[in-house]
Amino acid sequence: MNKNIIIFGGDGFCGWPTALFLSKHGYDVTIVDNLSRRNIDNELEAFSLTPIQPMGSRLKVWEKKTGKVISFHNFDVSINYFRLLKLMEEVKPRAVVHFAEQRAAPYSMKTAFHKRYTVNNNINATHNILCAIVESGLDVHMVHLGTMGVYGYGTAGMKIPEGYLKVNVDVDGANKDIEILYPADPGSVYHMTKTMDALMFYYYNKNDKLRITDLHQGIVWGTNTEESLMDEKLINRFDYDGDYGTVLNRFLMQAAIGHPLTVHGKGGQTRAFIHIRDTVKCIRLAIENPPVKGSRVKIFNQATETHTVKELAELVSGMTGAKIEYLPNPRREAPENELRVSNEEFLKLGLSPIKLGEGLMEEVMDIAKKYKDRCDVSKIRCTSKWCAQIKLEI
Ligand code: NAD
Ligand code: USQ
Repeated sequence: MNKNIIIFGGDGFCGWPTALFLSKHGYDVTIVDNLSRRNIDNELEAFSLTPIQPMGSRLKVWEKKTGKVISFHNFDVSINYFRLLKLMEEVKPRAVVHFAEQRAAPYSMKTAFHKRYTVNNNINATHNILCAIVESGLDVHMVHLGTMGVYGYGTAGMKIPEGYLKVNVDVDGANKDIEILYPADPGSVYHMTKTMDALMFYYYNKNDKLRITDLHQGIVWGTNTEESLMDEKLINRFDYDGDYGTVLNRFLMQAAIGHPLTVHGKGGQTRAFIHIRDTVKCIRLAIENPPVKGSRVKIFNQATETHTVKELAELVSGMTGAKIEYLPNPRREAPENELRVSNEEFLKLGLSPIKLGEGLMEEVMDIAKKYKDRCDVSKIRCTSKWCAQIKLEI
């Protein structure tokens, strides 16, 4: 069985632990990353709370600990098409996992530069990978990290289905049942690129019969996995700043360093969540359960529970005594929403979800306490606004 996997974006928060997990489980992993995320750290002057090591040191330590070799190629997937094609032809992967996109909604809304960068980077990266699979003539399964945010977090009351919606339409007076892609409703330029990715998958699957799995992932929390805990030099990144930090990790980190919890608006926004240790398991399950040739794009909701922002703030405050601060919302988003998500597909494949309150919230706070001297408190508040009219001053 071909065990070769290319991980695009394998230096990032989800990509690095996935590379280690797949390597540990017998896959031959090749990472492609242009280190753009590390350059954005330099641009924002906000660095991972955890001391992530350069790629060369990470890989040496992994080899020393496990005897397993992960290879690394530093290039831009959105630009270097021929390098990408050549690598695809050399590695002949069974699957590629595509994480290589600009993933922060606030960063994508900062300025016209950031909007354009996010669109150019994300759309071209995805399209180049699709083109390279077609041009190589290989039967490569593409696993892509999409987002729950493609759906806009609301429904007519039912659970958000896994990609497709059954609708009943009137055809010349007669009722007909059809299935369509669940309607897209992005809430940021970043989320918009993910809805555009989904259309590209639809097209390349229809036209070129590519085998594609799109994983609509919720907000990932946690930081380390069993593998990244094997040595401090394997540590995963931890984003806490106003652009890249995501809500639950931010609240846990804020509580750990004695900063008030930064709730946007009244905190009525409901979102879906998944722990990083479940992320890596889901990706392995997706690789090992590919769509059959000729079938439509497989779409999974990769999320294990839903919570409102206020619920999370109250939970963390209840555990730690942290003060909650209700701030003007920098985003244009519904002040409250109901969100129910179907995640039957991963449960059927055997995922046993990690839930909040299984000791892992304390683990995140312990990490935050350990590295709190690396935190620049001035970077905590989110200052990227969705439009000029929004006023952030209280
Ligand atoms: P990240 O920014 O930490 O990692 C992305 C990696 O891709 C970085 O190492 C970056 O350098 C690399 N990259 C970006 N553009 C590239 C390009 N053009 N060529 C080569 N490398 C490139 O992000 P993450 O949190 O690991 O997210 C990974 C994927 O998962 C993203 O597509 C994101 O949309 C999706 N996702 C993340 C979350 C989350 O909470 N972190 C939730 C849902 C979905
Ligand atoms: N929020 C706060 N306070 C904070 C930070 C965020 O109230 O300090 C609120 C936001 O206003 C928003 C919610 O929490 O309502 C979620 O924000 P987030 O930054 O945690 O997550 P989001 O911007 O949605 O993006 C993250 C990842 C992205 C992924 C997405 C999955 O950065 O890559 O696609 O989660 S989902 O939310 O399901 O679309």
